[in-house]
Amino acid sequence: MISLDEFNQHMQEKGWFIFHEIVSMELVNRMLNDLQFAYQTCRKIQLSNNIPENNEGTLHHLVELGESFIDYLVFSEQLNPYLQSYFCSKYILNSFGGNINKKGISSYASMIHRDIRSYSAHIPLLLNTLVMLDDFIPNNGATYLMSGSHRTHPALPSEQEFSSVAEQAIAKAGSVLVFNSNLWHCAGKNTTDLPRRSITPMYCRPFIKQQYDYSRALGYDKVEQYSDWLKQTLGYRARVPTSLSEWYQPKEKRMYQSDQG
Ligand SMILES: O=C(O)CCC(=O)C(=O)O
Ligand SMILES: [Fe+2]
Repeated sequence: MISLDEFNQHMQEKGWFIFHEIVSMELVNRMLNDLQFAYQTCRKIQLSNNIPENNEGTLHHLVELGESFIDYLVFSEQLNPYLQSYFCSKYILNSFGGNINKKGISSYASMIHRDIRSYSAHIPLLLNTLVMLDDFIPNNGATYLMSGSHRTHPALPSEQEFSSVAEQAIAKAGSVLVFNSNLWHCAGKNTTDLPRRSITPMYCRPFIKQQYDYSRALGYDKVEQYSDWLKQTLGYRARVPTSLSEWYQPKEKRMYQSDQG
């Protein structure tokens, strides 16, 4: 694995880095299988709630939609030194989506965007990761990233500006792309007949609101089986009380723990 110094240098200069082929194909294949069922669940609700457009191929909050996705989070502890170094602190899962990028369809992910709504300049609040479940090749819609734009472009660049600088994340299935959430990016156009699938766990400082209340959604029944790492990552130590009884607790039982920053 790359040294922390080198990783930090990449993140500083380009704003992104690829860990090549670190996830086993056994886990990749289990995630691909779960992704298919997860998409049916997400798509059904997108349609019944009348938001068919812009969402085709997209999935959200996968931790509830397949064991393999939890297994990925467990695996991803390997990346902890890098993520901790990026945030200079502890962090939690902010969202956990996915994208099935296919020929002929496009979603919000295919438009030039960034996933942090408020530009945070040099303050690391949010970090994108993207796990490649298929090989990412130039013509199957591999992600484009505008290198350096986390430093240089607080506002949306023009298409021309974007495409003159953007680089594609080309790597094999099982690779993990990590990027500063201030970076402008988009999914590429898939012109092949095969899908280009990915999952996108994003992380934030624990004082930032998660996009989904993972700890409450998963509940407390299984929490004893979770490792320290999983409890931290899902946000079990950075919750918001909903009653005075939850608020008035001894230090070790507080909903928001003192080491969360
Ligand atoms: O699928 C991709 O290449 C990019 C996905 C993305 O940017 C997103 O989901 O926000
Ligand atoms: Fe994105």
